[in-house]
Amino acid sequence: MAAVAARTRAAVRGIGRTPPPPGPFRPGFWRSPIRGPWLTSVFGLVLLIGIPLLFITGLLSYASYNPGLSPLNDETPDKGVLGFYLFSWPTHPYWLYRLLQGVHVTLGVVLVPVVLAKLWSVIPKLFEWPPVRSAAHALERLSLLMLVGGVVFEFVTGILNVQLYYVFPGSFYRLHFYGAWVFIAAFVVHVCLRLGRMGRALRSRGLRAELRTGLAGTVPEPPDPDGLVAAAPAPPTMSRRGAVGMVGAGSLLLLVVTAGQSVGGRLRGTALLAPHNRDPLSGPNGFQVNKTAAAVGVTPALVGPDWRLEVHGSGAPLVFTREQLLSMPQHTAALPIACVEGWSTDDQHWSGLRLADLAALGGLPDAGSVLVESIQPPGPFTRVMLRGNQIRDPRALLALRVNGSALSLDHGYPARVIVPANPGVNNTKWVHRLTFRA
Ligand SMILES: Nc1nc2c(c(=O)[nH]1)N[C@H]1C(S)=C(S)[C@@H](COP(=O)(O)O)O[C@H]1N2
Ligand SMILES: [Mo]
Repeated sequence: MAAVAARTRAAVRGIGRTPPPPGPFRPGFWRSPIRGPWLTSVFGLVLLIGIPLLFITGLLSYASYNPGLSPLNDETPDKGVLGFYLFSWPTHPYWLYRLLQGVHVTLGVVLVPVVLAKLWSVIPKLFEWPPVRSAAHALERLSLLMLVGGVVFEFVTGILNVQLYYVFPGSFYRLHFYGAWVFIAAFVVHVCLRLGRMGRALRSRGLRAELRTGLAGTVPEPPDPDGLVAAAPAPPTMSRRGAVGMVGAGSLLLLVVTAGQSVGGRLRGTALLAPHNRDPLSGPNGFQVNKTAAAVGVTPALVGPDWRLEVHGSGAPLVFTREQLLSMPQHTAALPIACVEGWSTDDQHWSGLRLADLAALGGLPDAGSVLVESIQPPGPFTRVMLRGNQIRDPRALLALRVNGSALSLDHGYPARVIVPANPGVNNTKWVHRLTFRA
């Protein structure tokens, strides 16, 4: 053991004595005169607020699936203690999930320029020479690798998913969820190590003064122990004000071309970068569709006159035709569809049967859960478990109609579930069986 350690130390010393190879490892290679602790800290401060917000909205978003209720709802079944915070997802306020997921996705997109700028500002650190000086230094570099790898991984997987590139090996949710925990661990370590330095760097130059300084007044910061400031700076081609402004403008532009998909209404058309940026049809069913019936193999024959709704509860199963369901007392609720991918619709006016009434018909008025099954051929999103509080909310419906007309085939005809504050994916379409459990 001791011999190995001694040999490693000797090898490290050996590398330390060799001059850096040509290229980015040489001190004179990085020449931007505005790179330095102040600029890094400005971007760092934005991320210090933004990243925890992304993390918290992400964790809440996962909780909204009610993964603790049933393995059916659970996209990360091996999470173990990482699910410590899970709780029963509420149905109030009804727009909770719409807001939460809109913030998560929009904020993620808007922070991209800040993340890139932050990485640019510390890039000389990636090329330190010697690469490893000591065990502590190796540990620090490993944590930075987790930090940079983590941030890139989370942003890339998230953006691929909201852009509907489903190229993941396995489930996106698993990758994004576990990635988030690895990243946040490295983030917390990094913040603990650098917070003091960040505060000092921010105090070293006034923001107001910096925003008044143009190109002519732009001089490098004094040399810093981290080696961010260039050893041989080039003449400035951009002021710090310009750099901060460029990143801010980039974020603002991304906000403008993304947010419309979550805000909806007339703003939807401004979401140039979002896949759900125009309303597909006009008329009562003219709002966003996630998967069309054709795309998932729901044929008109499956939902034709032979379609029946089965309600299972305490006694023998009940079976209803759509006409029978329509002849029962109908209730209405104005609720949005809000997808995990960040897009959502304005409130739509659904009408149909209360889940609570169906539970009572099945002999279980106090049902603790209901298994909702679609007639869609087996695949993702065909089954979900909902909780007692979701059944009992008077706005939770098995909807038969929307905005005054029958549901269209793409929106789940003959019947679909719609529950306040429920993630879109749990509002199952083409329902044919409800199984209430005590
Ligand atoms: N049976 C079934 N239900 C489903 C889906 C599906 O693929 N199959 N997609 C879900 C998802 S991910 C969303 S966002 C909503 C979208 O509903 P909409 O297409 O009516 O807007 O339906 C949900 N219900
Ligand atoms: Mo969705």
